[in-house]
Amino acid sequence: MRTDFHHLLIHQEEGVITITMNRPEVLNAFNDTMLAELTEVVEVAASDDTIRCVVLMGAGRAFGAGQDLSGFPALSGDGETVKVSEHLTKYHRLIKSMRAMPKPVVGAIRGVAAGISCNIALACDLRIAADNARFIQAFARIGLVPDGGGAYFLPRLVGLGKAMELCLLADEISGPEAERLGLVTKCVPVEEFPGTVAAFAKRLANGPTRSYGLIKDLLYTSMELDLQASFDLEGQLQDEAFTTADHQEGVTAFLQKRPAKYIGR
Ligand code: LHQ
Repeated sequence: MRTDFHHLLIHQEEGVITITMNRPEVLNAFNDTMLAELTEVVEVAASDDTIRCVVLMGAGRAFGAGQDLSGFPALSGDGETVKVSEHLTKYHRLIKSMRAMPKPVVGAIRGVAAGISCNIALACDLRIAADNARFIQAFARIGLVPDGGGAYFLPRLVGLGKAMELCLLADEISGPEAERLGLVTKCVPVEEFPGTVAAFAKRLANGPTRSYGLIKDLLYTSMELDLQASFDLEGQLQDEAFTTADHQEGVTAFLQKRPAKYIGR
């Protein structure tokens, strides 16, 4: 994994890769370079067996402020014709790679997560928030529709009624409110945030990684399946899980009344 990125900081330790979006002067708003770099790291991490958990966060006081509006020609009025849908396919690639990643992806949200940055946080498998987090479906504030999968993820996480409210009103949701809504796993005081995120990621990195990857596949795919098709998939994936060393270890550890030591295979 290379680490010489323009707008990302990369830290790898004990099975956890922490990716920090690093444009703090614009609250980590996305430009093309940061988006391409993030996609590259996510795709490399997917096939690197030494990485067993991915953490995505922002440098400075924010998670991210969405698309960099100053650098987007369609909005800066310079006359250049830009097909926004074509630009969005670059985000779609990133988000599909996050979902397909065969290991947990944790969004660590401190400060604002607005626009497409908010929806990239929602695309993570799990989220930890600091109590100063501000989730904003900012699109309607500037006359747009939610992109980056917001219309897909948000109703699935909080229900259609709340999702509609968040998108139409585009009001801020605080960290504690996000926890109440089930939008994040946990919200903690900002002073405790780094330690909580590190402990959470370490726990996941020490888990049965193959099983986690299969669980992601089963749950995400089952959202689109009927019951029989989900039964069929669970059988297929359980056949796979059943042959893993971590399943053997889990059962052996249970019978020996000791904590399991998973190797991720
Ligand atoms: C920014 C940004 C930003 C540039 C703060 N860009 N500089 C859209 C269009 C096309 C294609 C693809 O998809 C999308 C998807 C989207 O993401 S649309 C939504 C884009 N994001 C927004 O509309 C949010 C814009 N930002 C804000 O509303 C506020 O900055 C928030 C509520 C995020 C934070 O407010 P504050 O905490 O009061 O911070 P601030 O406004 O003072 O921002 C700090 C600096 O960051 C400031 O620069 P300055 O030079 O004055 O210090 C902002 O201009 C800059 N910044 N967001 N998206």
